[in-house]
Amino acid sequence: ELRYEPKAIEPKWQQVWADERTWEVSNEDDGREAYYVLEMLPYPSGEPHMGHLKNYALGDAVAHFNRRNGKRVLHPMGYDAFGLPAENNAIKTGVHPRDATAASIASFQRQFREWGISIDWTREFGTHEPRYYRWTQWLFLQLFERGLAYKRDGSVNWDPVEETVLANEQVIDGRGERSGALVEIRQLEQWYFRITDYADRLLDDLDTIQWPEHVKTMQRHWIGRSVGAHVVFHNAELGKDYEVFTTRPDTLFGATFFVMSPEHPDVLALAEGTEHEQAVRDYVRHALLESNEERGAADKAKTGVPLGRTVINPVNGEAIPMFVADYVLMEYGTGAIMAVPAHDERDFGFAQVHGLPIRQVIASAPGAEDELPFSSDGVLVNSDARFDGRPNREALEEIVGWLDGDGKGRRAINYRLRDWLVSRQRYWGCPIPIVYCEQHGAVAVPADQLPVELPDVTDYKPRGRSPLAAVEEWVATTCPECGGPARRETDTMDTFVDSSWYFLRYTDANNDSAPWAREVADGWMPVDQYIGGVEHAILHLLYARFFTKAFHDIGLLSADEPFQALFTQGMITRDGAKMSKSKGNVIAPSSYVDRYGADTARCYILFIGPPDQDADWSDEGVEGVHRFLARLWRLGVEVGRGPADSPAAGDFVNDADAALTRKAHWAIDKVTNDMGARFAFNTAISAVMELVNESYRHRDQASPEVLRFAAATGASLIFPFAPHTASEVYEQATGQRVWEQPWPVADPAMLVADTFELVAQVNGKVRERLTAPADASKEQLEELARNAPNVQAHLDGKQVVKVIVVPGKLVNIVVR
Ligand code: ANZ
Repeated sequence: ELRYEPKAIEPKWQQVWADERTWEVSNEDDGREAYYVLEMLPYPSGEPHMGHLKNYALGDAVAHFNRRNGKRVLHPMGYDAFGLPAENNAIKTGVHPRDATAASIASFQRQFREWGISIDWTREFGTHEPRYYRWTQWLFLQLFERGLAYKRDGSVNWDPVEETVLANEQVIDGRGERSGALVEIRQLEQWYFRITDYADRLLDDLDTIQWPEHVKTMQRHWIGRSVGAHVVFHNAELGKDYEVFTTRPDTLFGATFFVMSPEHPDVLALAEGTEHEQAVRDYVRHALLESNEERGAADKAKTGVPLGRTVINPVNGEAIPMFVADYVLMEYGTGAIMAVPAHDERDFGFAQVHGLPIRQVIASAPGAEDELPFSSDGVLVNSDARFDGRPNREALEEIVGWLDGDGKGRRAINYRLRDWLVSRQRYWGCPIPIVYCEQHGAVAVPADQLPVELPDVTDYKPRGRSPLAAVEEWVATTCPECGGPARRETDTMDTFVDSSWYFLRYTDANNDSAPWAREVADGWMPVDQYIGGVEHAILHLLYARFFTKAFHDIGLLSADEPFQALFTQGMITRDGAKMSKSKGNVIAPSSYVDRYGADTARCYILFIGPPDQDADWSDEGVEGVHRFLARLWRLGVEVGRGPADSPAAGDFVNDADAALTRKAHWAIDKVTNDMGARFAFNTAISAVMELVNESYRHRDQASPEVLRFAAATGASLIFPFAPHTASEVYEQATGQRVWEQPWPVADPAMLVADTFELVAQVNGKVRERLTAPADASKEQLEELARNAPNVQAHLDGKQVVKVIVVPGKLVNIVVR
């Protein structure tokens, strides 16, 4: 009895690919089109999980499909190896993060090989290796030289559990992304990258890349460009001008009060000496304890207190009262606003609570009674005579122009995006290559002294500063400028810096005189297809775009977008729930690979549903896919070796030959379309299943050549998903290597069906399904339907009032 034995088949082919270095690719142009497919690199902590299997099974299918379509494909792999999990583990267990990381990497390497992923291993690296982070440091210094990396004092997000600062992108709803701890605001001197210089390009160039719309939307929202104006309000007591940022200068005549953020540096000075001084002090102290999200929510009761002062509205000279209220944030705009309660929801709420005047200045039509707050466009009312009755968008432009002429305002664009804070007070990261000299300040470590290697430490625990600060013999150094005593920067870089350029390093991974040679990177970049989780929509995917643009400007690269197309995969769940250690529902790929083979696991994870959707893992489903592969394999063994060309229509000796040959061409066409234009891998796999089923159905009637063609075609089409089984079946049937064959092409003549399934209905109810000639006339179709026995039974004794014929589909006979 023949048995499908993945345990024997899979290592055999893996050995062939390793021995022959089948998936290595040269940087030399050989006339084939270059194609770069990349899956997000794994973070090596513990063992690979199902999300990894899905990610790399997806990328591998894309790689194989493109190779066999004649492209020169780059498909590399590496590890995002610095980071907190390994370091937190070190704090707990004392195991050096390098050792824990090495153990995890070894496990990933072994499993990638067991899964048969077609990787060019000559380009592999971990971002924690000095030969990699030497260039991370070098790139940091390129940015530093151009003012794109800089150090400044400012309020930063401090994670009290991880004991490090975090970038804005790593604070979710006021909490640290990893620790979940409420973030505190601290004043600290830190290193930043000037990503805000790129805000416009990061926004505009989203239109040039093929990314899922929801990812683009998230980036647009994060960058948050608002077009409006800065308008100046004067306060007499302090003799100071206060600017506000507003997107609605057309509503200026309706500004009836003025609000400052509790963090605004002038709040206490303004209230000083007024009857409100103590209330303002209390309010400010209390407000500083709340998170921005809590404060900004539109539905929140509008708390605040008067400052006892006024400012002058520049359009009408009116003195309007000042308040301090926590719905105004210090980090946005200027930290102060003009409040227009008739047209802004939050100002409206505040005015109601505090009994402030509400003056409508935009109406749907002159004299209309609109419900307030009214936020639509309309015409100006209750404004200056020269604006009343004018459409508000027109008036907006004029008001800004008028204020500009008087020095009271000007057009302004405001962004939500802030510069990227990259210092971390932690150990397991890339050292920042800067030394501090009393005379020369912050000085770059010269390129020939890179990398600044991460020293070993005995105590990993951060204490408000990096553990590196305790390594005195490492910290103490000399100034590259003057040779005098100097001290090293002891913070390390955010690990997102490492992953913001790894895709460039793959193109020229073994270059030891530069991070990459420009002409080499230009030969591959941008990545044609990037694949990964949607959780990276903002952080990694925004940072990588920024780096690519900066390197383009520095002249290191032609591309100015890193990832031309992006595919975001859905999660693998169990019983609808995300797999997590705390739920105890985690299943490891290895348990399925060991039992059923890698091909079954890979095929199943892509068969389970559209790959951009979440999908529920089912053990029965795995069994089904395993049986399909076993049937394909048996077919390959049984057909006997020989040529596997498509039979011509003239060679058909019976209906079985015709049906099976047509089915094979149908499958070629279907799989090619499903893979080429979109990621419909699930339907591609089920098309091959149909072909295998059809082969078994005709096994006894079809000619051996036709059966062999069907088996070889099935193997050829399933190769991107089940490469070992496909290689075995193809070799059994043809003696050839499937990956050396071009992707099959469907014969259009075989795709034209000469029959179709005719649905015969009586009064709209389906009574028969018939096989009808594709070229039958309407009359012939009606005839066929009328003669079908079960239709006749329902016509018996009735009067036909109408017959509807839809060629290619159905006949409906209406009776009474
Ligand atoms: C007057 C006005 C009238 C406004 C109106 C809106 C509607 P976006 O679109 O998000 O950029 N604002 C400005 N700075 C703020 C801060 N630091 N904290 C809280 N709110 C602030 O939002 C811009 C609008 O948000 C600005 O335009 C300002 O209110 C408010 F019918 O000015 B507006």
